[in-house]
Amino acid sequence: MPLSSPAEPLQRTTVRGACPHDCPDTCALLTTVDEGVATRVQGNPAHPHTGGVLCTKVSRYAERSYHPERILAPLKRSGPKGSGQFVPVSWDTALSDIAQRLQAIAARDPEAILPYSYAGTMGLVQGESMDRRFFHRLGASLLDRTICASAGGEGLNTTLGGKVGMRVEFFAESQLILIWGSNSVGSNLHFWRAAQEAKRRGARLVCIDPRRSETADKCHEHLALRPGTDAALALALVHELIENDWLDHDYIAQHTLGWEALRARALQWPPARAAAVCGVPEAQIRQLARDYGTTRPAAIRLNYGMQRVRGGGNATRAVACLPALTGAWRHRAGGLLMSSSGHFPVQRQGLQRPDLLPQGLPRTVNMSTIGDDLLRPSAPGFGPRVEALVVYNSNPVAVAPDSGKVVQGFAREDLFTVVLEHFHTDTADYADYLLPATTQLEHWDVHLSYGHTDVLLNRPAIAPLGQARSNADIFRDLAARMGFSEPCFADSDEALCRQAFGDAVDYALLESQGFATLALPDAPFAEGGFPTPSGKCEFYSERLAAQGLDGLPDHLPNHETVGDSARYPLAMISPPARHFLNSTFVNVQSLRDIEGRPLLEIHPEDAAARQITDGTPVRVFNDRGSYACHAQVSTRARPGMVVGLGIWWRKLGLNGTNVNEVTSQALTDLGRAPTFYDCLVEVEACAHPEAPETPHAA
Ligand SMILES: Nc1nc2c(c(=O)[nH]1)N[C@H]1C(S)=C(S)[C@@H](COP(=O)(O)OP(=O)(O)OC[C@H]3O[C@@H](n4cnc5c(=O)[nH]c(N)nc54)[C@H](O)[C@@H]3O)O[C@H]1N2
Ligand SMILES: Nc1nc2c(c(=O)[nH]1)N[C@H]1C(S)=C(S)[C@@H](COP(=O)(O)OP(=O)(O)OC[C@H]3O[C@@H](n4cnc5c(=O)[nH]c(N)nc54)[C@H](O)[C@@H]3O)O[C@H]1N2
Ligand code: SF4
Ligand SMILES: [Mo]
Repeated sequence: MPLSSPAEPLQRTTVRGACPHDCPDTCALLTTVDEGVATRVQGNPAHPHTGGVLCTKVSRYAERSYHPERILAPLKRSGPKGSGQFVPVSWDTALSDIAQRLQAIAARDPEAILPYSYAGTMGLVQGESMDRRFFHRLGASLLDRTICASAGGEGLNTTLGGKVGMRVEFFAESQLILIWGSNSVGSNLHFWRAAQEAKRRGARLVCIDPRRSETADKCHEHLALRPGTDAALALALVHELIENDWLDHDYIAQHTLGWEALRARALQWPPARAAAVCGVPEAQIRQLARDYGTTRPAAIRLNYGMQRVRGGGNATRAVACLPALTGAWRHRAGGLLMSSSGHFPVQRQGLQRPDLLPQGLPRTVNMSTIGDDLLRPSAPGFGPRVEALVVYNSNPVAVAPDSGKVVQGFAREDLFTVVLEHFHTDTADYADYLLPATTQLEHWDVHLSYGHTDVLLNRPAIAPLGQARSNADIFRDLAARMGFSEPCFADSDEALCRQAFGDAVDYALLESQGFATLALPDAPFAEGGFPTPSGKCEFYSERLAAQGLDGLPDHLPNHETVGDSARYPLAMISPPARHFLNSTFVNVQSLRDIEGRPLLEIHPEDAAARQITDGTPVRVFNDRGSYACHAQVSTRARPGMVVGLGIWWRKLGLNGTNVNEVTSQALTDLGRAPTFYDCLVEVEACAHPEAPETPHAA
């Protein structure tokens, strides 16, 4: 039935955009807008990587944007800290009060102000432009954005020279794909399509993951190693490549550095040794080495799931050595991809204006230790106590490790907290001011990708809902109220889109088709040319050695290792649930219905030993805290390992806790990143899941 009579034609438009989420796929969106209302969000079929297909989550983007619980007016706290009680105020009241409070603190010490943001939107404009200019000019503390990828990022920087690698489309032509530390079916859907294409063409797929993930189910083989043992496996593979001479001697001689040293290191890792460390059969390691050493072209899809442990940086380095040893890089369907973001010519100086920083850089605070850092008093070596926190594009109360501490920090009565959000998240509940932010349907942005090599432009499809304003707009207004008069504080969101890549990307093409592909060779390192200091793949790193670190990659055991001295017997990992994106979408009913309730996967043997049956409410605990959820007795978990699927909103969980109640603030070997999957726990059936949580260790 037509929705309108011919006399009043329906005002229907289709607007090109980009998925803003922290996902390697960065899909191109087409939003259908009827009479100013977004009625449908689809994948753009003209964008090859998207191929017209979105994941289930973002197909529901309209449901998320028009969610009845969207924050649509500025709110001021009216109840006790953390109560989530607010009253609406005008933008003018909110922003002038915030400007005044920040100015008063800055007059004493601007470093007492801390921005806290991550990749709630990956957009360069709403994520790292006007906000950065504002905090730089203010002289606020800098934030070390480590929560996701910096261990692996440092590993790649060390060995390959940057976040660079294979072009994802060519995985479709590979004959062997190692899917390493990635549940691609859930978290990298469009890569998975390429892998399936390869499978149809006869490729063998191997999944390397402690959990029998949805991806492992669909691969030819699953190597279920213990969490945090990937470097041992990689070194044993190198051992076998050497022993069987499955090496490309010419590639090694021309395009690598430190071969003799790596050779000596790897010879200490016969498969039997690695098998004992990894908890897998020796024969499986030998067979994997044979497959990798003798199949051309062979590709590795490495993902961040394997670097959230103490040795995550070294493990990434070890794996990143493999394709240079076999010369896999020579072929466009060979090599490795962890992140492609380093290929993009982002004009960060212009966008973020670090030149506005005061003389003598402000101190840097690590976002991964926000729990401890909010509780720290002023101290030499740390600097001033954090007095004000401005949170946007992130939900730290739910996603940061050791959340008992994080909650304590956010609950500080003397902390002035501003949160820019779409929803009343766990973090928003602790705000003094809660400001309504626009969603991707309502603002401009421009995007790179960490899984492919196209730039995407996002045009607003609809007007901002209620009084929502874009992040950039909020910081622009705050800058004006604080008297920042540099011309860069007047740039519009659209102007920022143009500045993000300057002349390095064809903006007219972005405007006309919504995306532009970077001009890159098909096989970026076929002739070497790595962006390292030496131009070679650096097995040995002079730079790390100069810092007193190991010049070669090695296996570093987890901080928390099961053994005689361990107080808790089960290794817990907490990878994402498929229908959530970190903690985003947990409040979208249709997606929450698919996930059901917070779950802990536990192997039948471990469950039986604890009188836990499928569906039993359980308490997962260690010295840091206690998390209540329901047991799912399943061989998806290895014996000795449990899987706490993430990341639920605390307030939507069983007793107001989530899995980060038990994770730790210990950091990785490289990159100062969190060690979410390096975590020992005990599990017990609990009759009263609603019982008050155990007190936290001080
Ligand atoms: N649906 C969905 N998609 C997402 C996300 C999401 O939350 N939901 N998150 C996004 C984000 S923020 C990121 S960073 C990316 C990448 O996100 P990743 O964190 O890489 O996510 P996964 O692909 O789930 O990969 C994690 C996999 O690593 C496994 N793993 C855990 N420990 C180890 C280990 O020690 N060694 C090995 N080999 N494997 C291990 C887990 O069992 C899991 O299957 O995905 C993005 N995509
Ligand atoms: N235990 C455990 N913890 C983990 C992980 C794990 O695997 N296990 N994964 C870690 C990883 S990989 C990551 S990346 C982090 C992710 O942690 P976060 O970066 O905090 O990601 P989200 O939980 O998705 O929260 C993003 C928030 O940004 C908001 N947002 C989105 N767009 C906008 C916008 O335009 N403006 C404003 N103002 N807000 C916006 C969303 O509403 C959402 O609440 O979590 C980490 N935490
Ligand atoms: S697959 Fe990733 S990029 Fe694509 S729509 Fe889903 S979350 Fe967005
Ligand atoms: Mo992430």
